[in-house]
Amino acid sequence: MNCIKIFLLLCVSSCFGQQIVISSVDAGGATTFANNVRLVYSIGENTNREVSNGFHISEGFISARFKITLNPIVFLQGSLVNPETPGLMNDALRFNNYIPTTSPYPDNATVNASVFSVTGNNAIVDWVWVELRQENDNTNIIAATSALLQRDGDIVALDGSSALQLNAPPGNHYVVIKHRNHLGVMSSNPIALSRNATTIVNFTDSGFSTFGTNAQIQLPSTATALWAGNVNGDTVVQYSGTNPDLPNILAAVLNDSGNFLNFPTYTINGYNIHDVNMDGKTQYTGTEPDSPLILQNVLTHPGNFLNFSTYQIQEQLPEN
Ligand SMILES: [Ca+2]
Ligand SMILES: [Ca+2]
Ligand SMILES: [Ca+2]
Repeated sequence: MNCIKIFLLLCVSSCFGQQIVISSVDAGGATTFANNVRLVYSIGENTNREVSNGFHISEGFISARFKITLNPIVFLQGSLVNPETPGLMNDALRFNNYIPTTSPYPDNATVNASVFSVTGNNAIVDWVWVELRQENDNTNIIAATSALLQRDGDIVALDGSSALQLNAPPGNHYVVIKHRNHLGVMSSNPIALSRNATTIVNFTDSGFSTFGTNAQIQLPSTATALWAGNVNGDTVVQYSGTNPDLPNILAAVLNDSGNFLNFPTYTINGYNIHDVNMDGKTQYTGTEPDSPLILQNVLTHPGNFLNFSTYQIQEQLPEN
């Protein structure tokens, strides 16, 4: 008899396709926050072993997401050359519609072009890269993201105005800021970060302690800024010597497809890593050249006691 029953069952299954026995399927799915932990569970899971203890927890697809909120503040030295408004970075790249809507950094984050229509103090200067590093191992990156830099130094989320959030557990983390043609910088100490409070991490304050020695340039205004001039993708700003940045600017200018007559005074317009002073123009020599700022930085660096033009300004990050 059992064999007949199984045979009939197979017939029914094959005739009518797959059958699903429905027993207590939760059609919901929700998210909840408690103690800075975000719990997410999906819809459609079987709920017959759910428990509830502050969180709603089921045996379905659950992910716990941690977030922290922070407001880093940083200046780029290049954007402060000949400022249109004292104390604010220039936003020539934004003004000329040169900033790409896709980030130049590894996550290839994208923004709506409308974020570049904001003017004034909160106008966008450029993309930056923000990392959080582990409290007991400052070479270990636990979270990183592209973010946007405003003229007043605020680093904000991809909508151009909201506080920056990173996927990391609340706690003490080192904060690192990097920029495509400036030297990166890190807090000298882990900083307490949480989800609900927006922690200000002000790298422009000369009293703020950074990792290493002379990690930033001290400006006449007493504010501090990231060193400009690292156009060749390494971790050093150098005018002349073993791995200088200057020849890359010359090569970019000479090799530009629009420079038919190979003038060293040719200007490349647009978003370009060789544009040291961030004015939207890349020029080696001529009326608005980018190379003098590199020489100036090298010669005036506090560590260059003998004023060598071959001095190397090393990025002060612990992986060096
Ligand atoms: Ca702002
Ligand atoms: Ca370099
Ligand atoms: Ca320039």
